[in-house]
Amino acid sequence: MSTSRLLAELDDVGRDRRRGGYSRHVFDRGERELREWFTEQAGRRGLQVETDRNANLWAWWGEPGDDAVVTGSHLDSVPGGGAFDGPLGVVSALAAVESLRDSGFRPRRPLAVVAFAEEEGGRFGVPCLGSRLLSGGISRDAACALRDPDGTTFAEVMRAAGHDPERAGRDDAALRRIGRLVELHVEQGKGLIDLHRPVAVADSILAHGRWRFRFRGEGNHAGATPIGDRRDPMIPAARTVLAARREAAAREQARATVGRVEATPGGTNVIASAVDLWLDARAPLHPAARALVDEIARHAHEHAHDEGCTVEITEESYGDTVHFDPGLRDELRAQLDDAPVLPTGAGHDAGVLAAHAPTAMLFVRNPTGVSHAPEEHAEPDDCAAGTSALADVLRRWTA
Ligand code: HGY
Ligand code: MN
Ligand code: MN
Ligand code: MN
Repeated sequence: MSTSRLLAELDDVGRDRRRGGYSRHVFDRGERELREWFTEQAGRRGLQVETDRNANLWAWWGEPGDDAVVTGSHLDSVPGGGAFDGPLGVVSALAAVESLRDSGFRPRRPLAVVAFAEEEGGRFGVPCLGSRLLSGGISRDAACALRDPDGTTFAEVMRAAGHDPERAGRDDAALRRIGRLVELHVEQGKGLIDLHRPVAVADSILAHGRWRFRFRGEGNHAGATPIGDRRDPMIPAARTVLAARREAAAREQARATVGRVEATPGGTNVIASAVDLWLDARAPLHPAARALVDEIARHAHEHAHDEGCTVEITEESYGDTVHFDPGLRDELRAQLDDAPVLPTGAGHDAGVLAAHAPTAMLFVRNPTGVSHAPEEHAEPDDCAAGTSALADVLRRWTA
């Protein structure tokens, strides 16, 4: 089956349409549907599915074993996201296995297709939660205490989804199984459009993190309270959003985004008592990312003070700059007809696992250049080119 047709089959599975676009979160509403879909599709291709202690899905070609070749991505999405970010990597891996099987190829090394859990951090706020737990990047206790916007803890949700949260955390047996890993992903940018190529090899990932800024002031009446008598936390919050944009714009390749703001209690005729905003900040190198966030935090404290408010800043996640394995990168580039090498501003499970095994990424052209929105796209021919490139890599790595 073609990659784009298999992607179309996945389209409605586990999809929460309330926010438009693709809102799929593992452990949430569609989790069981996604798990069943993946298990069925993997079974049709002769793969045996296991769920590891951190709810990541592993589909094995042959016996599971150490030093395996691993490929895949994630099935969850951001709220209102696109159809390709994550699913294209899982579907392409299944399609690549199908084409290798149909050609009579049999791997001489264990090969696994993986779907990592909660890569977007769309529910619990920590990106790559499944691969971070697996690799020890976040402890079981820290993860189990994470709460979703409704206040439900990760531990409660794991239990409700049939997993034992007490077993979550670093999984050395699973880490030993990752000999090398390649993740295929829709490009989240315009690099391949400008290069007129369907497939690229990844070079590096920006250092990036997420911080919650909680501004506190004095809740009061919107009509009865004169402007001069207010301690309105929305004011320093708004000024901090502007400072974030200004500070990022002043720094080479830096990024600062506030896409989520929550006012408490959230009444139209009520001056908020507190305002939470979440900052997503990124930069090519770790010191620059830290300096960017420190400067934004300095402005936040200044603006809070000016309005007689306070601000409490909590780091929710952070990942240092990732450089993919240069050997694999150059090997893939040579294998794929001198494919271009591109950096990426987006984080990936392959980036988290790069600290534990040689990892690489392939990007497939996205003619819109847009991601984390319904406009995200990849043409069927480019999806086919990505799958064929991936199959070629898997064949060479397991021959
Ligand atoms: O946010 C990211 O960089 C990725 O899409 N999880
Ligand atoms: Mn994403
Ligand atoms: Mn992704
Ligand atoms: Mn400044």
